[in-house]
Amino acid sequence: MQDERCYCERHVSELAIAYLCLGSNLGKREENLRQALTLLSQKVNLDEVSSVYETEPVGYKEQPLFLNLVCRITTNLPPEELLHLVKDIETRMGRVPSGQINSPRPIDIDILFYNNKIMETQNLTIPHPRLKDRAFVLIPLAEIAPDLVHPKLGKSIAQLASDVKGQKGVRKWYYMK
Ligand code: PH2
Ligand code: MG
Ligand code: MG
Repeated sequence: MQDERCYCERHVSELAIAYLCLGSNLGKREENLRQALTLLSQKVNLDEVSSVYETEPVGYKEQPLFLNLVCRITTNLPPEELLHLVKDIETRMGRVPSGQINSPRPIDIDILFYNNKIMETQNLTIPHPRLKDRAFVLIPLAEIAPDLVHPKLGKSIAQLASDVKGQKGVRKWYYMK
């Protein structure tokens, strides 16, 4: 009995909460977001999804508007394996490495947070290093996780979202269920 309970607690404690940002500005953007959510939900628990926002591209101006959303997942995949999963979904959905940073893409899936983890490797930085400057991330995120505190900045998402520049470039598109 004792052993069994210990096993369960250890097992449960391996589940991590992570937040992802999805973006599409090439092809059928809405379908791309839906397909990516479907593929994700086959491998992780998809717990909450924000509204969809139409957003002005940040970085390169001369490219189509994005649709963006964020979601909360629970998973027992460690961060590197979660990264592998999202890259695999991007590739399966036809994303080709363009050699150009911030070029149009059918789907981009970025890991924003993974528990309260702070990490930096060659392939992966958590929390996402640019999320604090990105209204297209913070505004949808404030919808599903306003009280989440950024582990490095010590500020809530609600606060970061109200301070961020470029809010006008982020417009609610519709609620996807
Ligand atoms: N992603 C980028 C660069 N710029 N702009 C918007 N609006 N939405 C994005 O998802 C986005 C971007 C790099 O991944
Ligand atoms: Mg990105
Ligand atoms: Mg990316």
